[in-house]
Amino acid sequence: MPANLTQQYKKAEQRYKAAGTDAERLDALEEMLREIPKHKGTEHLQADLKKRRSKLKAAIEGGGKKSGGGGHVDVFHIPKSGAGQVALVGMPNAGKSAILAALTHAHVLVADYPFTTDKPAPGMAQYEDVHIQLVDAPPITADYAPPGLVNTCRSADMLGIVIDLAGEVLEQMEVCTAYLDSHKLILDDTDEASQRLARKTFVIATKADIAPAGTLETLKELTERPFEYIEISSETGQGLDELRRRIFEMLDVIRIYAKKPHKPADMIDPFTLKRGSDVHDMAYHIHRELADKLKTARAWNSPNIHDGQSVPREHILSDKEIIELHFG
Ligand SMILES: Nc1nc2c(ncn2[C@@H]2O[C@H](COP(=O)(O)OP(=O)(O)OP(=O)(O)O)[C@@H](O)[C@H]2O)c(=O)[nH]1
Ligand SMILES: [Mg+2]
Repeated sequence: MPANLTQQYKKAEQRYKAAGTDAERLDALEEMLREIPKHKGTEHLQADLKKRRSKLKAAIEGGGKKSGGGGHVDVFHIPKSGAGQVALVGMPNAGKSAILAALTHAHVLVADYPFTTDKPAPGMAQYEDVHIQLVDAPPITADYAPPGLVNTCRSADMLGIVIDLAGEVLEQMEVCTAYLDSHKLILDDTDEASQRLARKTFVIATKADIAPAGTLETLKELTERPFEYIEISSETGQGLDELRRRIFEMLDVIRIYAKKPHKPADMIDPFTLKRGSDVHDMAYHIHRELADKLKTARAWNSPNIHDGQSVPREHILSDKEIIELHFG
């Protein structure tokens, strides 16, 4: 039975996906539960939403408790949201929180003393119509890293090494790569059978506005790893558009706009799927049980295909395609 989800439900779901905090997520979930059509076809979805609601409630209540040993809530675990998650790694004062403040609406503290940030905090950055989650993190030094940080890094899709170009760049690079290597956190695409799990690591070279000329070139020359470097200033905004764009490209996801028969496509809130996904993966992403019932699909805005042509389940999707799913 089709779920027949309403526009209000979809709006709430959109809010849920774009949420940066558990409280926002819970609020959106409550609305989804209120708006979801109550019939047999949505029973599983309702149960799933309720399960997510109780988890979120537990996380929020647990997180609000004072003592550090507050039980089962791991503040270093940041639930994923949006098209991908990028965790920032760097030494004290490198400018990690300033990047969150410049690219997202997250309320993070930026200050000119070290160890300002004591636990990871997420925020949503936007590239065109795609939401990407950035995670601010406490700093690491040659002698110390918060034990939980390795979990934050391990679950992220990408890691951004933040280097303050106005500071000791080589020392920062050495400390960051030593930390990441010691926990086997640097992966390239060939490290794992599944590319979905491979984490790309790149460098965000920040404070370009006050960096001595030539610093980035020296850093590149003396660093053997083939990292990509993106030079920015959170202060002036230099390089921030490029940073957003490259993060989106490196995440290697595609956007798909879903369309219902005889209705215009939803061009506001695309699904994001790993590049290489096919129509069946899309159906699975929307709802696991729908995937088995998928019969055919039609595609628009596809390379080499007439608009509205029917495509098989195995049709490999490309960025910005519009897809109409037909279920049996
Ligand atoms: N001029 C300039 N200053 C910056 C830039 N980014 C950050 N800063 C300053 O650098 C200092 C540290 O910035 P934060 O973003 O708090 O650094 P952090 O890496 O989060 O520091 P910790 O939380 O201690 O790890 C602040 O005084 C910022 O205003 C930049 O692009 N240009
Ligand atoms: Mg900080």
